[in-house]
Amino acid sequence: MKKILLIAATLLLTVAANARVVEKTFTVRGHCGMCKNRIETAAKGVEGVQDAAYDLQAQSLKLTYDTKRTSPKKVQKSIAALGYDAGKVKAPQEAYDRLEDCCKYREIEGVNDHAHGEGEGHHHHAE
Ligand SMILES: [Cu+2]
Repeated sequence: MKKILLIAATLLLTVAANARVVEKTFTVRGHCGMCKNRIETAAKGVEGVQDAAYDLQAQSLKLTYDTKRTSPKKVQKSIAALGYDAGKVKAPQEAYDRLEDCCKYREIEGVNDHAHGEGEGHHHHAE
């Protein structure tokens, strides 16, 4: 019994000693306030992340996380799953396609290729 307690105590101490909270900033391609919210929420939803602050102008996310519990790569993956390129992780096309129109950062040049014929007032009639 004593031995078990000792082992348990040692484990706890080891965990505490190894917990390391650091900051890391990486690029995330967001577009508006809604993007900022979604990016921060996704980052904070990852276990081990203590804080996430997105700077829209700088296109960068400052992450505060526990190095023992998560990694920037993991966080980047969960942000990319929403459709936003994060760090070196590219968002999958289908996730990107689900973004609101105002959030689409990839189609700055030549958007009008897909003719969906929906006509929701996006047409530019040159007069
Ligand atoms: Cu947006």
